[in-house]
Amino acid sequence: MTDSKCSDGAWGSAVTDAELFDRHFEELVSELTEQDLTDPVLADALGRLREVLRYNALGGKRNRGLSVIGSLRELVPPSELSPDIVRRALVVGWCIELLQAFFLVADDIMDASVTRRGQPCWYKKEGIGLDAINDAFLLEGAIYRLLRRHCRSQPYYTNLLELFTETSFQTELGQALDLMTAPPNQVDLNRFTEQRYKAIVKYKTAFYSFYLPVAAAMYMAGIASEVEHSNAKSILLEMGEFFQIQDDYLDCYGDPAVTGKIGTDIQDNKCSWLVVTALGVMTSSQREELQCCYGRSDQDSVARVKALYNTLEMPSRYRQHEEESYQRLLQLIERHAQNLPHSVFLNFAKKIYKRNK
Ligand code: GPP
Ligand code: MG
Ligand code: MG
Ligand code: MG
Repeated sequence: MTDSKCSDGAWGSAVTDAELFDRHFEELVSELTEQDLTDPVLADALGRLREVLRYNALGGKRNRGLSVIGSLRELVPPSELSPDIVRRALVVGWCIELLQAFFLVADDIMDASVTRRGQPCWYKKEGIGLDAINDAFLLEGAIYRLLRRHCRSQPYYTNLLELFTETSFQTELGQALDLMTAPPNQVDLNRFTEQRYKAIVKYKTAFYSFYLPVAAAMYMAGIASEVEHSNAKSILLEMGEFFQIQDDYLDCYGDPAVTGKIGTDIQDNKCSWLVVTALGVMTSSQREELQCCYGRSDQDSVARVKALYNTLEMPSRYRQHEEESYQRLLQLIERHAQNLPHSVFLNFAKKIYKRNK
């Protein structure tokens, strides 16, 4: 069941879910911009939406979007997966990619980022600027148009809607914590506690990146029980925490040619895993040095923070954390997966551990 080759193409060759997923995108763009609202006075706005969708929803790893159909295949026997059900799982997967695009367009403005997925951040493009805020709202709005068009008559529709709105709110609260803990030009290292870190990443990343896709597949498979969802959540939130730790690590140590983005966490005074972990092992004179150079945008200050991270051997501490986290996750899966196939979680884990982008 883990084989992602799944249906026969026109010439009898197997088509992967990733191919099906990618092929479906233009169909959704055309639905949203040509078939949904047809008032001719909206033509320019719908043209803008088309451009926003193509620029911001494509070019990512699409792990979140693909895991809806991936998880559904683990939860439902192949004989029960009709083409209609598969199509709806692809649409819901794209809705998660649109939610991600909505967050990223807005996050890049808030974080003053420069590149995303190997191209300029949308708000950085000539002539876009803060109009990107409205484009982010358009991306969010598109989610609910698609869910309505494709899932309105399904028994899980209300659960799915509540899942998307609840998850969005959780992410926005997480983003609020992230921003409040990183006020520009006010470096206070005492703010960067492990407890605050865990709260930020659980809310800003783990719910939408890990629980949302699997929970959506569970609802689509008719699994709505509180207990099953809470078991899945325990595992997926742990994975999400580790995923954001990787993101923080790659912000400093990743290769922008691979990650597609240039790190800004040091300049932005962020409560990153690197700064929280480094604070736990540094001397008081190193702490003074950090106080002088963290949260500043000049090259020299950034280089001093990175030098301090290297002195404290952050790459090897990270690798150790990665190993421990993976082992803990396997235990959690044993303990909490109960009625759910372990492959739902293991497939996800395989995609994220040891990643470099
Ligand atoms: C990742 O933080 C979290 C998000 C992208 C959620 C944003 C939420 C909003 C409500 C806008 P990050 O800033 O570390 O991500 P990246 O490194 O990709 O910029
Ligand atoms: Mg960011
Ligand atoms: Mg951010
Ligand atoms: Mg980041």
